Amino acid sequence: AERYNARESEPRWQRLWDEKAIFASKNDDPRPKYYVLEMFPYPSGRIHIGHVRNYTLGDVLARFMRARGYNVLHPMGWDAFGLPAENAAIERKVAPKAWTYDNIAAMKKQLRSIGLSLDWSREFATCDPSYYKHQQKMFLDMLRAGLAEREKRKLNWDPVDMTVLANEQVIDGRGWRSGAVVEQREMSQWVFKITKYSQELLEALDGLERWPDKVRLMQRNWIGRSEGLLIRFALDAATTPAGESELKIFTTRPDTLFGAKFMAISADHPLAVAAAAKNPKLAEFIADIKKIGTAQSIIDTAEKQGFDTGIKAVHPFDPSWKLPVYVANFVLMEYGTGAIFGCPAHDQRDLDFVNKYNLGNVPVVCPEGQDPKTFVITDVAYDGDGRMINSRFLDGMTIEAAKEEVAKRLESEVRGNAPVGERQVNFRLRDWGISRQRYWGCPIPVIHCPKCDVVPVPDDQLPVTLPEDVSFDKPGNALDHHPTWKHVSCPKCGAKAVRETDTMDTFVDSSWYFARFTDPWNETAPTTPAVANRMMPVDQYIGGVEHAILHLLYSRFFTRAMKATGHVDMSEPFAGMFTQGMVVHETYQKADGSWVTPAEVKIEVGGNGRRAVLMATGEDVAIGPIEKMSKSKKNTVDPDDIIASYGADVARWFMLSDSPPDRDVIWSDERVQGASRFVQRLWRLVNESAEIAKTAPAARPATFGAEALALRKAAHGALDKVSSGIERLHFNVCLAHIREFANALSEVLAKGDKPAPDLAPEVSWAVKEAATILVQLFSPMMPHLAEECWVVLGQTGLVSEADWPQIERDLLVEDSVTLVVQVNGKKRGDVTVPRAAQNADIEAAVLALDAVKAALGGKPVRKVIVVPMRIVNVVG
Ligand code: ANZ
Ligand code: ZN
Repeated sequence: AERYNARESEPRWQRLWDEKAIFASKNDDPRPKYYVLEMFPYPSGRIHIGHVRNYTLGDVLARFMRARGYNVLHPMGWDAFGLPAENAAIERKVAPKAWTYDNIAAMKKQLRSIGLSLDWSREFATCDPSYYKHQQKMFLDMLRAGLAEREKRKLNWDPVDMTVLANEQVIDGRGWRSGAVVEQREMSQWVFKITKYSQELLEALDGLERWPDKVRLMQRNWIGRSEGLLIRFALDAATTPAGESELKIFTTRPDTLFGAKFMAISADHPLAVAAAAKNPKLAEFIADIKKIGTAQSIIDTAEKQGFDTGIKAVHPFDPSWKLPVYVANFVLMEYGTGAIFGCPAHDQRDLDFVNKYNLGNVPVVCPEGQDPKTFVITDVAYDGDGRMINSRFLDGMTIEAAKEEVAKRLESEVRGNAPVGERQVNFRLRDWGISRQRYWGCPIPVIHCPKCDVVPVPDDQLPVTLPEDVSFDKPGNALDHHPTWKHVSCPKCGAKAVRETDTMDTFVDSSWYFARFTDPWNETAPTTPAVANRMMPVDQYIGGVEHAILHLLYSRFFTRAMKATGHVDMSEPFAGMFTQGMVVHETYQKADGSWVTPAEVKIEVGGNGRRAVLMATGEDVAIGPIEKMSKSKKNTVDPDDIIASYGADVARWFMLSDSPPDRDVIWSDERVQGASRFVQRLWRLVNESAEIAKTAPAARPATFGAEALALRKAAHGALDKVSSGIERLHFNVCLAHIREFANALSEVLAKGDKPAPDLAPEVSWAVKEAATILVQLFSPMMPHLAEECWVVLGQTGLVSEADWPQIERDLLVEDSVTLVVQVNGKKRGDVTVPRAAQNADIEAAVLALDAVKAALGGKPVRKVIVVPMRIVNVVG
């Protein structure tokens, strides 16, 4: 046969699949459903190789489940709102909408060239008004259900870009883009009440058995449940500003109370504000530390700083024990009560702090096996287990017992009508702020009326669409600058009013798209509940680990909110979750430090290893470390180039073969060429098999000889292993089995005389069966090649529509067994015999073993005991 020509074949099959719409799933399909979803892409303009991997993984599963008789839902859409469209508008003067839809068109073409079994009939972009209309409706539903609220929050405000910045966008107190000093502004914004579900979102993680443990752990940590104690410390009146008399703190370590050395409060704490009013130095300090921003990462790494307010707090167990109250930069107002007591011996931050301000430390927990008298803490806090020391009535207790004792005592102690201590569960999770001062997002459908305050846009006036005649000449929110868009009359009283000009965080858009895919045609509601309830949850969701926290948590919350407002009736959107690894590549750097792309270099392999040469000039370039593909280091490969030179099947096969899907895969041209050679090999193998198949009897032979049986066993063995491997997404293992099986088939063919095969009829029949199974086995991975091979084998219809082959289980039974061989009860080796072997044959085989002869040392055999299928013991 001629060489397989992917360039000619692939588009042809893609067109045919399309014309026949074979991947469109129908909502009234009576078969069991299977919903495969890969995280939908942001339409940046081009797909990158990571997308190819992501979608190939999902595609293998989707094609496999389809062949297994499921009604597979495998849709695709576009996560289309977001800042890059506005940046393009500013930099290139193209409208965000045009930019976005152009990108979608380009990327869709690229996605098609990969040969994915997608149901394009369900495609939408989140920037389509027909999508965000329903999102606005759900916002209003959530508002009515108390799940959306307006809240005043301190936010990072960039005065040059005129926008709120996320904590991560504040670098050294300056805006990441503008470089302007960021201000803390109290602003009203919309929040989703995700914290109403903190406990539930945490507990339900236990039931998500088909999620990676690491993702569940990340979610647990993000939700951050901690059990602790609220303690009201009395303040020493003589040192305290008028109007203040106590300081409430939250601690998870009440057991360490006798190791307390200081109190610390947040710069935003009311007590700090009151103290600063009378102390200009303190006010200056507070202004200073606020500049570094409030991101956790900044706070964790910034040097601990404090300012002694002069205020003293009274220890709850000893009225004569006074603790200094500091304003400190590592205490956050948003967590607990914004105040702590510091126990330096057992908390690293506290220890760093006291070491800086010379406040000393007293250890109160002593590790098992340590002498309390000699146990001292200098630079490293001890946060492990142990027994209480230096702690009066707590001495000798375990940490747990001491926590309980402190809680009990303080709960029952009353000061001014309230208990001094109160047990509390705290969550790190905050409500989800969704307001963004951005044009290219889903408008928040409310109107601000001077008389009626916040008025929801009536349902029948949805969607609130984005105006298209916007200008980006001024910094800030183009919606806000638009001359007419925001000016409306109040739906309630008719007075002059203004629209909300904030748009929703784009994470909202991606928090329910999976539900919309179940019925994207519904014009009147976000979902058709009967359909959504049947098609959801997503059986297998696949995406990058970078979305393991926020996107998945928001989606889990939003699904609950949709349940509460009647749009679906399940709580968990994703029954199975898989996080794929990245595609990584070597980096190449010229002597002047500039990076060059892999396409520009040639790798030479010689005696001294690998060398990279810049093709244009012949100069040497340094081979750098293997890293995530990135534009800055130029170590990217373009999927278009790969598909143009090797075909999509090769790219798919390579992505699947080289490492387990959850690990990084190193892109390597050499290995891609290997995959390309394998494609040609399969093509030849199937063509040769087809020649033999022509001579095969039509009816299944009654008996098979050893050779045919061996081939049939290899075929059904591979079928079994690949089937269960795909179910578990162990694709690289599946590919290894396919290769092995292809080898077995080649060996049989090599025995026939070419060109006229002279194989026995039952062998020809087995070859035909084997080749058919082989093609089906690789069809989920290399669907184009498989379709072409299907034709060659004379099969009718498309392999993409064929049922998965039936496994003949009796061919899987091993026909030999391995028994342990003992001499006088001691293991000396093993022996493999036919499963049907008689005891006499087994005895003979065992006594012939060199190891047995040696162990007997010439002594006569007294008895041989055979434990069927397990052990043979020779007694000498
Ligand atoms: C005393 C103590 C002693 C603490 C000790 C820890 C170790 P998680 O587990 O994250 O809930 N803390 C409380 N509120 C804080 C705030 N607003 N900003 C910064 N830190 C705060 O952490 C709870 C612990 O973090 C609390 O327990 C408190 O310090 C600190 F050996 O209290 B601990
Ligand atoms: Zn009004």
